[in-house]
Amino acid sequence: MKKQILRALKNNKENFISGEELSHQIGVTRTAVWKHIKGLKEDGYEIESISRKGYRLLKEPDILDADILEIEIKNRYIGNKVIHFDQVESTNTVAKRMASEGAEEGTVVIAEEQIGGRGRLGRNWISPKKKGIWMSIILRPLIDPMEAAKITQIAAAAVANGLMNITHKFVGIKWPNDIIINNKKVCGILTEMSAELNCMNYIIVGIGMNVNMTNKEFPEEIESIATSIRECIGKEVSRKEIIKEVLHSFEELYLDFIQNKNIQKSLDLCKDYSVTLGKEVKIKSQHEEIIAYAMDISEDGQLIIKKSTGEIKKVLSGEVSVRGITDYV
Ligand code: BT5
Repeated sequence: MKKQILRALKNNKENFISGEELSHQIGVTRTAVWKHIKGLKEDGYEIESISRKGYRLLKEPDILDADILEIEIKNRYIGNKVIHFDQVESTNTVAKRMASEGAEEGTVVIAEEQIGGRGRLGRNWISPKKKGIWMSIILRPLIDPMEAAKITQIAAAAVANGLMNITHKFVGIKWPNDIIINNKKVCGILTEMSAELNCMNYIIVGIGMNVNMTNKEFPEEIESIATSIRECIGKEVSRKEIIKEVLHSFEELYLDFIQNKNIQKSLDLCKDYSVTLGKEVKIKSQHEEIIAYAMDISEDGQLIIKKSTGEIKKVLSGEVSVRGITDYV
Protein backbone atom coordinates (compact mmCIF):
# COMPACT_ATOMS: atom_id res chain seq x y z
CA MET A 1 0.00 0.00 0.00
CA LYS A 2 2.76 2.37 1.02
CA LYS A 3 4.49 1.53 -2.25
CA GLN A 4 1.37 2.45 -4.25
CA ILE A 5 1.04 5.77 -2.44
CA LEU A 6 4.69 6.52 -3.05
CA ARG A 7 4.32 5.65 -6.71
CA ALA A 8 1.31 8.01 -7.02
CA LEU A 9 3.24 10.82 -5.32
CA LYS A 10 6.25 10.24 -7.55
CA ASN A 11 4.10 10.30 -10.69
CA ASN A 12 2.76 13.64 -9.55
CA LYS A 13 5.99 15.14 -8.34
CA GLU A 14 5.47 18.84 -9.03
CA ASN A 15 1.83 18.89 -7.97
CA PHE A 16 -0.37 18.25 -5.00
CA ILE A 17 -2.52 15.16 -4.98
CA SER A 18 -5.47 15.15 -2.64
CA GLY A 19 -6.09 12.57 0.04
CA GLU A 20 -9.40 11.84 -1.62
CA GLU A 21 -7.79 11.21 -4.99
CA LEU A 22 -5.19 8.93 -3.38
CA SER A 23 -7.80 6.98 -1.44
CA HIS A 24 -9.81 6.63 -4.66
CA GLN A 25 -6.82 5.54 -6.78
CA ILE A 26 -5.60 2.98 -4.28
CA GLY A 27 -8.90 1.88 -2.84
CA VAL A 28 -8.30 2.62 0.85
CA THR A 29 -9.81 5.06 3.32
CA ARG A 30 -8.42 8.56 3.72
CA THR A 31 -7.31 7.64 7.23
CA ALA A 32 -5.27 4.78 5.80
CA VAL A 33 -3.71 7.18 3.27
CA TRP A 34 -2.79 9.54 6.09
CA LYS A 35 -1.20 6.69 8.08
CA HIS A 36 0.93 5.60 5.13
CA ILE A 37 2.00 9.17 4.43
CA LYS A 38 3.07 9.37 8.07
CA GLY A 39 5.03 6.12 7.58
CA LEU A 40 6.74 7.51 4.47
CA LYS A 41 7.72 10.63 6.41
CA GLU A 42 9.20 8.42 9.11
CA ASP A 43 11.21 6.66 6.37
CA GLY A 44 12.73 10.03 5.48
CA TYR A 45 10.49 11.19 2.61
CA GLU A 46 9.79 14.91 2.76
CA ILE A 47 6.11 15.32 1.96
CA GLU A 48 4.32 18.63 2.10
CA SER A 49 0.72 18.38 3.29
CA ILE A 50 -1.68 21.29 2.96
CA SER A 51 -5.32 21.05 3.88
CA ARG A 52 -7.68 21.22 0.90
CA LYS A 53 -4.73 20.71 -1.47
CA GLY A 54 -3.36 17.37 -0.37
CA TYR A 55 0.14 15.94 -0.50
CA ARG A 56 3.24 16.71 -2.52
CA LEU A 57 6.54 14.84 -2.56
CA LEU A 58 9.43 17.23 -2.03
CA LYS A 59 12.46 15.06 -1.42
CA GLU A 60 13.32 11.38 -1.33
CA PRO A 61 15.78 9.95 1.17
CA ASP A 62 18.83 8.08 -0.13
CA ILE A 63 17.55 4.67 0.80
CA LEU A 64 17.90 1.66 -1.43
CA ASP A 65 14.41 0.26 -1.31
CA ALA A 66 14.21 -2.91 -3.42
CA ASP A 67 10.67 -2.17 -4.63
CA ILE A 68 11.57 1.33 -5.70
CA LEU A 69 14.75 0.20 -7.42
CA GLU A 70 12.81 -2.47 -9.30
CA ILE A 71 10.38 0.19 -10.51
CA GLU A 72 13.04 2.69 -11.46
CA ILE A 73 15.68 0.48 -13.08
CA LYS A 74 14.26 0.38 -16.55
CA ASN A 75 16.37 -2.47 -17.88
CA ARG A 76 15.30 -5.60 -19.71
CA TYR A 77 16.56 -7.84 -16.98
CA ILE A 78 19.62 -6.63 -15.08
CA GLY A 79 18.04 -5.33 -11.86
CA ASN A 80 14.50 -6.48 -12.56
CA LYS A 81 14.80 -8.36 -9.31
CA VAL A 82 16.52 -6.58 -6.43
CA ILE A 83 17.17 -8.16 -3.05
CA HIS A 84 18.04 -5.63 -0.38
CA PHE A 85 19.64 -6.20 3.02
CA ASP A 86 20.50 -3.82 5.81
CA GLN A 87 23.61 -5.78 6.70
CA VAL A 88 25.37 -8.81 5.22
CA GLU A 89 28.79 -10.38 5.46
CA SER A 90 29.29 -9.96 1.72
CA THR A 91 26.77 -9.44 -1.09
CA ASN A 92 28.93 -11.72 -3.29
CA THR A 93 28.56 -14.54 -0.79
CA VAL A 94 24.79 -14.04 -0.57
CA ALA A 95 24.52 -13.83 -4.37
CA LYS A 96 26.52 -17.05 -4.77
CA ARG A 97 24.19 -18.87 -2.41
CA MET A 98 21.14 -17.52 -4.21
CA ALA A 99 22.58 -18.39 -7.62
CA SER A 100 23.28 -21.95 -6.52
CA GLU A 101 19.67 -22.14 -5.35
CA GLY A 102 18.47 -21.07 -8.81
CA ALA A 103 18.09 -17.27 -8.67
CA GLU A 104 17.46 -15.85 -12.11
CA GLU A 105 19.99 -14.02 -14.25
CA GLY A 106 20.06 -10.29 -13.63
CA THR A 107 19.14 -10.52 -9.94
CA VAL A 108 20.92 -7.80 -7.98
CA VAL A 109 21.82 -8.27 -4.31
CA ILE A 110 22.49 -5.02 -2.50
CA ALA A 111 23.28 -4.11 1.10
CA GLU A 112 23.52 -0.94 3.14
CA GLU A 113 26.53 -2.37 4.97
CA GLN A 114 28.93 -5.30 4.60
CA ILE A 115 30.72 -6.56 7.67
CA GLY A 116 32.85 -9.05 5.75
CA GLY A 117 33.17 -7.32 2.37
CA ARG A 118 35.74 -9.09 0.20
CA GLY A 119 38.33 -7.95 -2.29
CA ARG A 120 40.44 -10.27 -4.45
CA LEU A 121 42.82 -12.83 -2.97
CA GLY A 122 41.15 -12.77 0.44
CA ARG A 123 41.60 -9.04 0.96
CA ASN A 124 39.05 -6.90 2.82
CA TRP A 125 36.65 -4.46 1.26
CA ILE A 126 35.61 -1.69 3.62
CA SER A 127 31.88 -1.08 3.24
CA PRO A 128 30.45 1.34 5.82
CA LYS A 129 26.74 1.69 6.35
CA LYS A 130 24.82 3.75 3.76
CA LYS A 131 28.00 5.39 2.52
CA GLY A 132 28.43 3.44 -0.66
CA ILE A 133 27.06 0.94 -3.13
CA TRP A 134 27.81 -2.64 -2.22
CA MET A 135 26.09 -4.84 -4.76
CA SER A 136 26.40 -8.09 -6.69
CA ILE A 137 24.85 -9.10 -10.01
CA ILE A 138 24.00 -12.73 -10.77
CA LEU A 139 24.77 -13.73 -14.36
CA ARG A 140 24.35 -16.97 -16.24
CA PRO A 141 26.19 -16.44 -19.53
CA LEU A 142 26.65 -19.45 -21.81
CA ILE A 143 30.37 -18.90 -22.16
CA ASP A 144 33.51 -20.88 -21.64
CA PRO A 145 34.92 -20.40 -18.11
CA MET A 146 38.11 -19.16 -19.79
CA GLU A 147 36.14 -16.10 -20.90
CA ALA A 148 35.20 -14.97 -17.39
CA ALA A 149 37.82 -12.20 -17.41
CA LYS A 150 35.78 -10.49 -20.11
CA ILE A 151 32.94 -10.00 -17.66
CA THR A 152 35.22 -7.96 -15.35
CA GLN A 153 36.14 -5.78 -18.33
CA ILE A 154 32.46 -5.28 -19.19
CA ALA A 155 31.74 -4.31 -15.58
CA ALA A 156 34.71 -1.93 -15.42
CA ALA A 157 33.61 -0.26 -18.66
CA ALA A 158 30.03 0.03 -17.36
CA VAL A 159 31.08 1.55 -14.04
CA ALA A 160 33.47 4.01 -15.67
CA ASN A 161 30.88 5.00 -18.23
CA GLY A 162 28.12 5.35 -15.63
CA LEU A 163 30.34 7.42 -13.35
CA MET A 164 31.48 9.71 -16.16
CA ASN A 165 27.82 10.46 -16.90
CA ILE A 166 27.21 11.36 -13.26
CA THR A 167 30.40 13.19 -12.32
CA HIS A 168 31.47 14.64 -15.69
CA LYS A 169 35.01 14.09 -14.41
CA PHE A 170 37.70 11.84 -15.79
CA VAL A 171 37.23 8.33 -14.49
CA GLY A 172 40.09 5.91 -15.03
CA ILE A 173 40.24 2.14 -15.15
CA LYS A 174 43.27 0.51 -13.62
CA TRP A 175 43.37 -2.91 -15.24
CA PRO A 176 41.70 -5.18 -14.43
CA ASN A 177 39.27 -4.17 -11.69
CA ASP A 178 39.90 -0.77 -10.15
CA ILE A 179 38.06 2.41 -10.96
CA ILE A 180 40.11 5.50 -10.22
CA ILE A 181 39.30 9.18 -9.76
CA ASN A 182 42.06 11.72 -9.05
CA ASN A 183 44.57 8.84 -8.79
CA LYS A 184 42.60 7.18 -5.99
CA LYS A 185 40.38 4.13 -5.90
CA VAL A 186 36.68 4.88 -5.92
CA CYS A 187 35.42 1.43 -6.88
CA GLY A 188 36.59 -2.17 -7.01
CA ILE A 189 35.12 -5.13 -8.87
CA LEU A 190 35.21 -8.74 -7.72
CA THR A 191 34.16 -11.35 -10.29
CA GLU A 192 33.63 -14.87 -9.00
CA MET A 193 32.29 -17.91 -10.80
CA SER A 194 31.09 -21.43 -10.41
CA ALA A 195 31.89 -23.59 -13.40
CA GLU A 196 32.39 -27.17 -14.57
CA LEU A 197 35.24 -28.04 -16.88
CA ASN A 198 33.85 -26.20 -19.89
CA CYS A 199 30.48 -24.97 -18.79
CA MET A 200 29.57 -22.03 -16.63
CA ASN A 201 27.06 -22.38 -13.80
CA TYR A 202 26.97 -18.74 -12.85
CA ILE A 203 29.09 -15.63 -12.48
CA ILE A 204 28.79 -13.09 -9.69
CA VAL A 205 29.96 -9.56 -10.41
CA GLY A 206 30.50 -7.68 -7.16
CA ILE A 207 30.76 -3.91 -7.36
CA GLY A 208 31.88 -1.86 -4.38
CA MET A 209 31.74 1.90 -4.78
CA ASN A 210 32.53 4.68 -2.30
CA VAL A 211 29.80 7.28 -2.69
CA ASN A 212 29.06 9.61 0.20
CA MET A 213 31.94 9.30 2.63
CA THR A 214 34.27 12.23 3.23
CA ASN A 215 38.05 11.71 3.21
CA LYS A 216 38.03 11.87 7.00
CA GLU A 217 35.61 8.98 7.22
CA PHE A 218 37.94 6.48 5.56
CA PRO A 219 39.77 4.26 8.01
CA GLU A 220 43.48 4.88 8.27
CA GLU A 221 44.54 1.85 6.26
CA ILE A 222 42.91 3.14 3.06
CA GLU A 223 42.84 6.89 3.74
CA SER A 224 45.65 7.63 1.31
CA ILE A 225 44.49 5.35 -1.51
CA ALA A 226 40.68 5.71 -1.48
CA THR A 227 38.26 8.42 -2.57
CA SER A 228 34.51 8.81 -2.99
CA ILE A 229 32.15 10.33 -5.53
CA ARG A 230 31.23 12.97 -2.95
CA GLU A 231 34.87 14.00 -2.61
CA CYS A 232 35.09 14.14 -6.38
CA ILE A 233 32.12 16.40 -7.06
CA GLY A 234 31.91 18.21 -3.75
CA LYS A 235 28.39 17.25 -2.72
CA GLU A 236 26.31 14.26 -1.65
CA VAL A 237 25.07 12.09 -4.46
CA SER A 238 22.05 9.80 -4.71
CA ARG A 239 23.23 6.19 -4.63
CA LYS A 240 20.06 5.18 -6.44
CA GLU A 241 20.88 7.40 -9.42
CA ILE A 242 24.35 5.88 -9.67
CA ILE A 243 22.99 2.35 -9.45
CA LYS A 244 20.51 3.08 -12.24
CA GLU A 245 23.20 4.59 -14.45
CA VAL A 246 25.74 1.80 -13.88
CA LEU A 247 23.25 -1.05 -14.31
CA HIS A 248 21.91 0.56 -17.46
CA SER A 249 25.39 0.78 -18.91
CA PHE A 250 26.17 -2.75 -17.76
CA GLU A 251 23.09 -4.25 -19.40
CA GLU A 252 23.84 -2.58 -22.71
CA LEU A 253 27.43 -3.83 -22.82
CA TYR A 254 26.63 -7.27 -21.42
CA LEU A 255 23.82 -7.89 -23.93
CA ASP A 256 26.09 -6.84 -26.77
CA PHE A 257 28.53 -9.49 -25.60
CA ILE A 258 25.99 -12.26 -24.96
CA GLN A 259 23.70 -11.70 -27.93
CA ASN A 260 26.05 -10.36 -30.58
CA LYS A 261 29.26 -11.96 -29.27
CA ASN A 262 30.66 -8.45 -29.39
CA ILE A 263 32.99 -7.22 -26.67
CA GLN A 264 34.50 -4.46 -28.74
CA LYS A 265 32.49 -1.64 -27.21
CA SER A 266 33.53 -2.66 -23.68
CA LEU A 267 37.15 -3.10 -24.71
CA ASP A 268 37.21 0.28 -26.42
CA LEU A 269 35.89 1.90 -23.23
CA CYS A 270 38.42 0.00 -21.11
CA LYS A 271 41.21 1.21 -23.38
CA ASP A 272 39.94 4.79 -23.59
CA TYR A 273 39.64 5.07 -19.82
CA SER A 274 42.73 3.04 -19.04
CA VAL A 275 45.28 4.51 -16.66
CA THR A 276 47.42 1.42 -17.13
CA LEU A 277 48.14 1.37 -20.87
CA GLY A 278 51.22 3.18 -22.04
CA LYS A 279 52.68 3.10 -18.53
CA GLU A 280 55.34 1.16 -16.77
CA VAL A 281 53.65 -1.39 -14.52
CA LYS A 282 54.71 -3.77 -11.82
CA ILE A 283 52.92 -7.11 -11.90
CA LYS A 284 52.95 -9.36 -8.91
CA SER A 285 51.74 -12.89 -9.43
CA GLN A 286 52.03 -15.91 -7.18
CA HIS A 287 55.52 -16.77 -8.38
CA GLU A 288 57.12 -13.64 -9.71
CA GLU A 289 57.17 -9.90 -9.85
CA ILE A 290 57.90 -8.18 -13.14
CA ILE A 291 58.25 -4.63 -14.28
CA ALA A 292 57.10 -4.12 -17.83
CA TYR A 293 55.43 -1.75 -20.26
CA ALA A 294 51.63 -2.10 -20.56
CA MET A 295 50.89 -2.22 -24.29
CA ASP A 296 47.30 -3.26 -24.84
CA ILE A 297 44.29 -5.20 -23.59
CA SER A 298 43.55 -8.34 -25.58
CA GLU A 299 40.15 -9.48 -26.89
CA ASP A 300 39.85 -11.84 -23.95
CA GLY A 301 40.46 -9.14 -21.35
CA GLN A 302 44.13 -9.92 -20.71
CA LEU A 303 46.83 -7.27 -20.35
CA ILE A 304 49.53 -7.38 -23.02
CA ILE A 305 52.90 -6.33 -21.66
CA LYS A 306 56.39 -5.90 -23.03
CA LYS A 307 59.21 -6.88 -20.73
CA SER A 308 62.56 -5.09 -20.68
CA THR A 309 63.98 -8.09 -22.55
CA GLY A 310 61.60 -7.29 -25.39
CA GLU A 311 59.45 -10.35 -24.71
CA ILE A 312 55.74 -9.74 -25.19
CA LYS A 313 53.44 -11.54 -22.79
CA LYS A 314 49.77 -11.73 -21.84
CA VAL A 315 48.77 -11.40 -18.20
CA LEU A 316 45.43 -12.83 -17.11
CA SER A 317 45.27 -11.43 -13.62
CA GLY A 318 47.50 -10.59 -10.71
CA GLU A 319 48.36 -7.53 -8.76
CA VAL A 320 49.12 -4.63 -11.07
CA SER A 321 50.62 -1.39 -9.86
CA VAL A 322 50.94 1.59 -12.10
CA ARG A 323 53.64 4.19 -11.47
CA GLY A 324 52.06 7.27 -9.93
CA ILE A 325 48.82 5.60 -9.02
CA THR A 326 47.86 4.51 -5.50
CA ASP A 327 50.25 1.76 -4.50
CA TYR A 328 53.24 1.80 -6.84
CA VAL A 329 56.54 1.73 -4.95
C1 BT5 B 1 38.64 -5.19 -5.15
O1 BT5 B 1 39.60 -6.05 -4.66
O2 BT5 B 1 38.85 -4.06 -5.49
C2 BT5 B 1 37.25 -5.80 -5.25
C3 BT5 B 1 36.27 -5.15 -4.32
C4 BT5 B 1 34.87 -5.67 -4.54
C5 BT5 B 1 33.93 -5.22 -3.48
C6 BT5 B 1 32.51 -5.62 -3.78
S1 BT5 B 1 31.35 -4.87 -2.72
C7 BT5 B 1 30.10 -5.91 -3.26
C8 BT5 B 1 30.73 -7.27 -3.42
N1 BT5 B 1 30.69 -8.02 -2.18
C9 BT5 B 1 31.93 -8.27 -1.71
O3 BT5 B 1 32.20 -8.87 -0.66
N2 BT5 B 1 32.84 -7.74 -2.56
C10 BT5 B 1 32.22 -7.12 -3.69
P1 BT5 B 1 41.15 -5.75 -4.62
O4 BT5 B 1 41.61 -5.30 -5.96
O5 BT5 B 1 41.75 -6.96 -4.03
O6 BT5 B 1 41.30 -4.52 -3.64
C11 BT5 B 1 41.21 -4.69 -2.25
C12 BT5 B 1 42.06 -3.58 -1.61
O7 BT5 B 1 41.41 -2.30 -1.83
C13 BT5 B 1 42.18 -3.70 -0.11
O8 BT5 B 1 43.27 -4.51 0.24
C14 BT5 B 1 42.39 -2.24 0.32
O9 BT5 B 1 43.74 -1.85 0.15
C15 BT5 B 1 41.58 -1.47 -0.69
N3 BT5 B 1 40.23 -1.14 -0.18
C16 BT5 B 1 39.46 -1.79 0.72
N4 BT5 B 1 38.28 -1.19 0.89
C17 BT5 B 1 38.30 -0.10 0.08
C18 BT5 B 1 37.37 0.94 -0.21
N5 BT5 B 1 36.17 1.00 0.35
N6 BT5 B 1 37.76 1.87 -1.11
C19 BT5 B 1 38.96 1.85 -1.71
N7 BT5 B 1 39.88 0.90 -1.48
C20 BT5 B 1 39.55 -0.06 -0.61
